[in-house]
Amino acid sequence: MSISWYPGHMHKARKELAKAMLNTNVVIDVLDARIPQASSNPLLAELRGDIPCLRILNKSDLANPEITRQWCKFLSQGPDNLCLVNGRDCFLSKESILRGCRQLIKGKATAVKKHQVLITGIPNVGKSTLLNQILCRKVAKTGNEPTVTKRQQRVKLDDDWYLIDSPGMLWPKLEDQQAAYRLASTGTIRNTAVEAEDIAWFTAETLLQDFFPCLQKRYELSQKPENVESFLEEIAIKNGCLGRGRAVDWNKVSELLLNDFRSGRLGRISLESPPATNPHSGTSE
Ligand SMILES: Nc1nc2c(ncn2[C@@H]2O[C@H](COP(=O)(O)OP(=O)(O)OP(=O)(O)O)[C@@H](O)[C@H]2O)c(=O)[nH]1
Ligand SMILES: [Mg+2]
Repeated sequence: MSISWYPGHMHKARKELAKAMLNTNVVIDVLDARIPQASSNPLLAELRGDIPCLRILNKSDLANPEITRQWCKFLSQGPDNLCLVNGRDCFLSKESILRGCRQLIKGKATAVKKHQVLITGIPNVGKSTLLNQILCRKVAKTGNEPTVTKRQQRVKLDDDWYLIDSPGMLWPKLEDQQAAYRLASTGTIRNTAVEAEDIAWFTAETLLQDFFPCLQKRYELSQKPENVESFLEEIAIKNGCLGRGRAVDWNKVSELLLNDFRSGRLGRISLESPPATNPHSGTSE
């Protein structure tokens, strides 16, 4: 199945983002720490142009800490780039984010006294949660599904800095379908736009290949299953994902695996490593 998800509201969000960029001094691009590459939206990079960019590797509590550290170093290269890490086990403060923004615009000629920061990123990556976190109050709606934020919201950070939260956005053509599957595995693409069974099959294949110890521990597997089908069958039987006549309920077992992966119950798993590191060392218990 070919994955693509660019509904009309994303096209509208794109036009609104282009407008907001005109008065923006720093862009905060929120990436998923488990898939920093697949979650980098080329359309956002195009809209951003040469506006300084602070990248935040979010949901780091779900990713391998060592790989996240390597990504952070990799993404901080260059004078107009800076990368910070955020997650449920390491909350960034408003001060640390503002410090990063000031560092990025240092030395740049600007006539304005008031500065604007724009938060961008793919759907469901945690942009609005980050906004609530740094303001220490709930100003934006959040939820564990893509495209919860429907329109931009501007808030004051301090006397000189304003921040805009924006709706999550993908891009019209997901050329790299492996990356598109990684986006779907982590929960970026709405359920109705993909088949859970298809995404679970891809996820199971990846995890069996590169992260078998995580599966073994979670599902108490005595040995490595021969293939994806026998793996899913085994965990379906163990977890009661069965239908009539005790036949495997493929949809139910697919949801089980995806929920376990997305919530971190399989361990801290990074699906991507930065260039020049070993892609098969992406797990940490
Ligand atoms: N484990 C973990 N979950 C997080 C983190 N940040 C956000 N979440 C969860 O991710 C889900 C999406 O969060 P939102 O803040 O609504 O994401 P968003 O990027 O604003 O999404 P859209 O508005 O749909 O584009 C919610 O269930 C959050 O609780 C994090 O650092 N770690
Ligand atoms: Mg949001």
